[in-house]
Order: sequence, then C-alpha cells, then structure tokens
Amino acid sequence: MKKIILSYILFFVCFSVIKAEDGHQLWLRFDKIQNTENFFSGIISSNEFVANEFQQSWKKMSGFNLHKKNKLSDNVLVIGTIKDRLIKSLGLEKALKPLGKEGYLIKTIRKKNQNYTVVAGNSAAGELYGMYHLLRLLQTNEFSYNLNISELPTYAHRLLNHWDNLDRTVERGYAGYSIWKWDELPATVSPLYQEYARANASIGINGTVLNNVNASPLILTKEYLEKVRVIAAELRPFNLKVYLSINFSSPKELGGLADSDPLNPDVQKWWKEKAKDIYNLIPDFGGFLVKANSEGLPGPMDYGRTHVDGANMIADAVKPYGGIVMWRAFVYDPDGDDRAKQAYREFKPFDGKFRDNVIIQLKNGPVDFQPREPFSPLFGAMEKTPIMAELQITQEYLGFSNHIAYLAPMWKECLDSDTYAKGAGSTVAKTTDGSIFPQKITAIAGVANIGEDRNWCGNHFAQANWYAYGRLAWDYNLTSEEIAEEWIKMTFTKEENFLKPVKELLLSSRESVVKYMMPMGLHHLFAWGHHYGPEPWCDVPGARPDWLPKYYHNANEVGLGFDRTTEGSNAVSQYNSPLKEQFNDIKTCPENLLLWFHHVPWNYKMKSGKSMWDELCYTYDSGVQEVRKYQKVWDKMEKYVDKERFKHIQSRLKIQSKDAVWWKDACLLYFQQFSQMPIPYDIERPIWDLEELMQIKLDMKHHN
Ligand code: BDP
Repeated sequence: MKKIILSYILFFVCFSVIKAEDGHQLWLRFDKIQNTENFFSGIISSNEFVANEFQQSWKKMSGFNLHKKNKLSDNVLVIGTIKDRLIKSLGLEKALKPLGKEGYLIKTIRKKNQNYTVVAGNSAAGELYGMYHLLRLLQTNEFSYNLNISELPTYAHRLLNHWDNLDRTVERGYAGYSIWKWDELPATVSPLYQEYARANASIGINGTVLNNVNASPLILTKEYLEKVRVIAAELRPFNLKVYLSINFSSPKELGGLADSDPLNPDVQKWWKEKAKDIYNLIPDFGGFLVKANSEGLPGPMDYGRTHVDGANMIADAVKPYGGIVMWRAFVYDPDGDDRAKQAYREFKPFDGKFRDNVIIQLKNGPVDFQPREPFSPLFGAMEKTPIMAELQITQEYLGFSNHIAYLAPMWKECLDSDTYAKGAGSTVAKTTDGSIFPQKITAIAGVANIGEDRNWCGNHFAQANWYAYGRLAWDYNLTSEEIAEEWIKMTFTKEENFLKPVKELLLSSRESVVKYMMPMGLHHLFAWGHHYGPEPWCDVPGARPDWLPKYYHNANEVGLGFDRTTEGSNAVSQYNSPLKEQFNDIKTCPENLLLWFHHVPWNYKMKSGKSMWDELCYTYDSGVQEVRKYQKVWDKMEKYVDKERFKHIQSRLKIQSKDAVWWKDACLLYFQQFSQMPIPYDIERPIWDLEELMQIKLDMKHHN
C-alpha cells in the first residue's frame, strides 16, 4: 500500500515538473530564481497598477509577495514618478528631466548604509516600462545593488500593425484566427486582450492598429467602434493606444455620400464628424493608418487628387484631438518600368506638403518584404516630411510560421544602412528618429505575427520576432545578439549549454533562409497565389507583369538579375552618392545585392573566384546544409527543454529542411536551363526533377 501511495506521489511530483508547456506565457514565464528573500525587503509605490503587476511576477519568481511599506528602509523597492515626494527627496529630478514621458531610471541609491532600488519615471508610463525592465533584470540574472540605468525610447510611436480582418481571418497570418473576437464584443471581453497588452508593454510597444490595411469600411460603423472602445479600455492601463486602418471610400460606402473626393466639403465634414464620434468614445485614440491607391484600394487619385490632398483631409479631422495619420507609401502601378522606383517617384515631390500630424509609413525595402532587399531610397529623401519604417514581423516571405528565421538582423540591416542623406552616418534609423531632420512625430511599425494559437505566433521561435521588434523599436542600438540572449533566457533557460548554441542558431537563421530561397539579391521568386514556395517559372496569362517572378529574375542565356543600373531601370539614381555609384558598378556592388541591381552573366567572376553560376549553386546548397545543422543542434537540446516545445521546434525544422531542398532544387534546376552549366559536383544532388516541382500546387487558400 505504502508503495502505491509513494508512486502516486512521485507521479504527481514528476507530472508537475514536466508539465506541458504550450508557450502561451511568451517571455513572461517568471521561472523561479534563487535567493530572492535577500533581494527586496518590501515595496513602496503610489501606483497600484504597476505595483500589482510587479507583485504578480515577483510572486512567481520568489514564491511570496513583497510587503507594502511607506517608509524607506534597507533594500526596499521604490516605484514612483517625479510627482511623488519620495522620488523628489531622493534627488532624482534632474536625472529624470531629459527622459520624457516614457523614459525611466532604475537606480540603486545608497544612503545611511542602506540600499534602495528605485524605479522612477516622469509619468505612469515611465514607471510601467521601468518596472518591466526591472523584471527583465531579475529574469536574466542581471539584478544587483549596483544599478544605474537610464532609458528613453528612440521612437515616440512604437506600433504593431495587425492585418486582421473583421471576419477574424488574418492576412498573411500564420498563427490562427485573429485575437480580436469581434463577434462576441463588446459584451464579452477575452482575457487575451490584457495578456496581449502586458506582453507589448513589457517590451515597450505603445500602440496597435487593430485591423488590416486592406480595411473594411465597416470598422467605422457605430457597432464596431463600440467594440473598439472596449478593446481600448482593456489596453489602456498598459499604455497601449488603439489606432485603426481606414478605407478611403468610407464616406461613400458608409456615409452614403456621392463620392469620397477629399476636396468635397461634404466628405471633409464626414471625416470630421467621424473623428469626433471616435474621440467621444475613445479620448486617447491614436489615429488612422491609410493604404490608399495601392493594390486596387480606393484613394484620392480616384478623383484626380493627390496623396497630399487625401492625407491632409484626414489629418485635419483628427488634429483637434491630437491624432496622427500614418499614410502608407506602399504604392506601385502595373505600367511603371520598375516597381522598386515607385514609392520614391510618387512621394518625393510632395516633401513638405503634408500637415504636421501626417507621417509617411514606408516598408524597409523598395519592393516588398523580401528576405533581403536594399533599404528603400525614400528613407532620407524627405527632409520636411517625417517617415516611419514599416517592418514585417509575420513571415509572409520567410517560410510562414514553419521556418525559423530570427529577424532582428534583417531589421538592423535596414535601420543601420547609411542613406548618406546628410553625409556619412545618416542611417535609416537616424533619418526616422528626428536626429537628422527635425520631426514632430517619430514612429515605427511592425506587421504583427500574432494570432489565436496558444503560442501566439504559430512557432515558439517566432515569438522572438515579436520580442525583438519591440526591443528595437525602443532602442535600435541594441544588438541582435543582446536581444536574442534576453529572449532565450526568459523564454527557455539560462543554461549556458542551451543558450550558446540556440543563440547562434537564431542569429544565423535569417541568412540561411536568404541562402536557400533568394541569395545574392534575387527576389520575388514566389509561387502564384501564395508566398511560401518557389515558382521562378510562374507564368499566368494576362497577369500583371510585376506580379510574376520573371519580371524580377530576368533569367536568360546571358545571365540573371534585374538591371537597375544607369543602363537599365536606373533605380540606382534614387540613392545618394556614394551609394548610387557603388550599386551601379558591378565590381563595387555588394555581392549580397548583386542580382538586385545587375543582370549578371552566368560566368561572371565573383570575389571568391567562382563563376556567378557556381556561387549561386554553392550558396543555395549552404542554405540547405545550415538548416541540417540546426536540426543537429536542436536535437542535442532535448534535455534542456520541455517535451512539448522541443517536439514542436523539432518538427518545424524537419519541414524547413525539406523546404530548403525544395527551394534549392527548384531554383537551380530552373535557372540551369538558361545557364546550361553543371551543378558543381561536390554539392548535394537534386532530389527532384524540375517537371515534378512544377506540378506542386499548394492549397494555400487560407494562407496566401
Ligand atoms: C504585400 C502583401 C499583401 C499586403 C500588402 C500591403 O502580400 O497581403 O496587403 O503587402 O502591405 O506584401 O499592403
């Protein structure tokens, strides 16, 4: 009998230790940490909400709550704002001044042989972000009695963009249905909203656009605005503002007006009234995101007007309430000679003509969110109009939630690119954060990878991209490595034998995707109808040429690539010197962008001494080999990870390995028809025939 009871107890003990890990807690797991009893003797805070947030997480890490105190004592934790007498009495006023509304200090103050840990901001938002930073220090073993941290965000508006439709499908979403449960709102409020808000606040994200840029006019109906009001109320305590994408035709579609012409006074009035209604419901509403005259959506040009007319009309409507308009520059029409030139061509002439509450939202690259693009030349080209970068967190073009691709290196590549707008050092980051051009508004946006899946992102490792986006939006000077390290420690373990190899895997993962999908500047080789697999041969009669891979790769007997030099589309001329000369010359063009800017002969000699064709083959193959290596690395990690997450990543890597081979074989076998050169004999042989690959048609109805 004794034996049976014992084995029961053992069973339950073991069960609780290896309990299933669904990843829902993200990086906010707050695993137990050692010696916590010595960390803080109690807590002083006038902000109930922030103190409670801290206590909840602290309890998970330590097993107990901190006593509330009202007087300083040794090792006490103080969280407050400059309005608190205590914070003033500690002499922090001067240090807090330059930190703005959202910045904070975390300091160990030593007085009369006592240590106080102080988290202080100028506002509740500062306190909140400082508190989460302190939690991060605790989670990553970085807490000490020697803290002297002072932070403020680089961008004022740090937004997520949800491409979520009102029917709860998510455009380019790979993590299930939308977290916004429109059908049950406003009556039922999902606990997901606050969990989502907490996760965002913990990494400094302070705004969210709830609905798809391909916006339904319905979002502006009374019925939906009431639902939006409820979501806004859930997010507000976490300093997360709500914004909406709008359909430019709303006055006509919804208001029954004859048109939506921005110069029509009735249309202007309609927007003003709509803004008033919204702000009545949601006084801290952030503003509008607009995709207009892009991919068939309505816009001011339908009425012979301009982006300026459209944006300014909407800006005037939200101006009295402090709202902003993010007007997207993702525009391209089928008649242009080079899609990569359009945003610059269309927007540059309007520099200085927008209202001061308009900001232009620009994708990192000039075409779309390809695995590698040069930065868009419009960055740094508008001196009197603020521009914000739009990054894509969801992996539309990087293997959906199947492939592991840690994207911080890709975003940093863009943000750190020198535009030479005002001489050397004018990085994309600096042309958008107000340090080079005076900007009233600074902002950054990331297209979310979030859905209803228990693990939020469809892949445990894709959570790292949500995390990294937030951290970079707060401080783009952080390195990809620092961010990966924080994330791994909080999400998995601090164990060095796990941390090191997994960090290396993450750091190289995006480059591996580039290698097996589209190396050396290749782009848009995707299949028709979805952006997952390869179809460089794709030809759809009557389709827009710029929607077909051939438009981009131009493979022929001579060579491969898009000639954007002065001899070709001359897209190089949109870049400042010395970049335009550097890109224009095949010898100085960076080799990882060679086929973006040049049509290169198959036997062109690369820096390695290999022919372009051989280099292409070896690069594809190294992409495949790297994923194989990731499998080996991951299998060794089994003992450090719970079963559920281990298996999940293991199975994703299998898919990624197969897909990498699919990509390599499809592209090499197809291009070989033009190069007529052998695939170097020392690399892995194709396992497919081109004809077989050309038959593959994925059913991507829900994913394209
Ligand atoms: C493309 C996506 C499409 C988006 C569009 C956009 O394929 O779903 O609507 O970008 O950003 O990359 O507007």
